[in-house]
Amino acid sequence: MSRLVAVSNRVADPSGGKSSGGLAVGLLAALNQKGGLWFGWGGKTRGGAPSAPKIVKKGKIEYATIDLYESDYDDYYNGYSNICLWPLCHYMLGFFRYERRFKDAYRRVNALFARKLLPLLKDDDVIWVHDYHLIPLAAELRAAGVSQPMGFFLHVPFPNIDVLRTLPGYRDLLRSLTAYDVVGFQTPNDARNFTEGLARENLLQAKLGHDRFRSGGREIVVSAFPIGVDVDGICQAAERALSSATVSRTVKGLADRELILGVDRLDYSKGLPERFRAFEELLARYPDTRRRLVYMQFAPPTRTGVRAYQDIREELEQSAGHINGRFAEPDWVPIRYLNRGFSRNMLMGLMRSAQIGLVTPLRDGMNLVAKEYVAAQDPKSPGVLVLSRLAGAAAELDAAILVNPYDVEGMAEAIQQAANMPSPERRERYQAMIEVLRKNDIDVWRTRFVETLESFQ
Ligand code: ADQ
Repeated sequence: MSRLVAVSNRVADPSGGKSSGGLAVGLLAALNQKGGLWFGWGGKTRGGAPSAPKIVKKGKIEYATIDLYESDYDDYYNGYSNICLWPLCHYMLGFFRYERRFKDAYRRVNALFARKLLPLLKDDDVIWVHDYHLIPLAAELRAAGVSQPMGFFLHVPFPNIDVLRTLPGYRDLLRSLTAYDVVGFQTPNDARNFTEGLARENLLQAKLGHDRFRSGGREIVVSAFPIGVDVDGICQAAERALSSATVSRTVKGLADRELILGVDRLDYSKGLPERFRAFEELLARYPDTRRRLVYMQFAPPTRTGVRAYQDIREELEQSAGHINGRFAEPDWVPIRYLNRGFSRNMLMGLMRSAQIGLVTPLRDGMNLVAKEYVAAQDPKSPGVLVLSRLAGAAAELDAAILVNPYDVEGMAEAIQQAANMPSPERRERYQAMIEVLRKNDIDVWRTRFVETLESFQ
């Protein structure tokens, strides 16, 4: 049996600390099942040359982490990854900024990853690289003679070629993806954007089958592998968490008011200012919702080294203060805004307690919170998911109330509809969604990807 080697910018904390990133949550669940090596940056930088990887084994997973050069970190991580690629992939060009030194650092870090990973590889490994930080890694490893199967999975959307062309050097980036044997995306739409991009740049020689192509003289698979969640694990954790002290105190504190829940990393792509405005619009337009609903939003800060993330934090604090100032009563505060990470179990318990799950990103590769919210529900009395059409999850969860996250009034109407939905309709929508989640859970995601990769062995 082959060994799975997963590579990502960061690895999850082996000591089991809180993790509020979708990649870490998904990959940890996948590796917990199959086991393997997880290689990535350990979160430390140093002035001098980075040393050999630090290896820690926990359960079935071996974690190998490296340090980065202090001088590269900012340009590679904050710069190229989060000021160039992130906004580009999310079609949010207002946040895009390019500098040549960003690209140089990105290349250097990818070369360093390849150099440090190389001595750890075995002949029967299959290598699964994750996300936009590491696109050129396969090309670096191939140049060093690695012939093992290599796959790439993009957790974020893949933009249309006309948007990708905004990035200087986009063609090299596109071509470097063809050094992988398997290139996986969240949705068929992303996969199509990629193959159309290759075709329009004359980088596609032939279509060999429905997801097989010839590019760069090699045969590659390009397909959608929508990431899923551990449905039963979440449902059980959510039910258990209801009796925990924090969740039961929180529910009691609601005093029979209905809970609307939002759980997101603090990121401008998640549509939080628009969501806050929609809630304000709801309270203004439908006075009967006042006192009846409480909106709780979790948003732990991320990427605090990037200016746009500092700005959005300030904007949300002001907005929450403004809405509470406008509508609060001595015994009712409409928005509870919490700016830090919490344990997954507690979040799952709150998801189960929430009558409405509000997931309205302006653009999202998938969005695991939407899937977690559905998985956490009580089948007898499930809550309602209000979901952005621009999240990858909407391709599967079309039984949610789908909204355009830029349409603040439309979102207010959707929340009103959710708050008044009769229970047979809630159950019907839940049934349709939970079936999709079960059919394509986290195990299916990992198995399908790894088996496709193993077919190249
Ligand atoms: P993210 O952009 O991080 O992921 P998402 O898919 O929603 O977005 O995952 C966030 C994860 O962090 C969820 O599991 C959530 O429960 C957890 N989380 C959020 N806030 C938290 C908090 N306050 N405390 C603790 N945990 C918290 C990227 C892509 C997504 C894609 C995933 C997986 O941007 O589109 O779905 O990868 O592929």
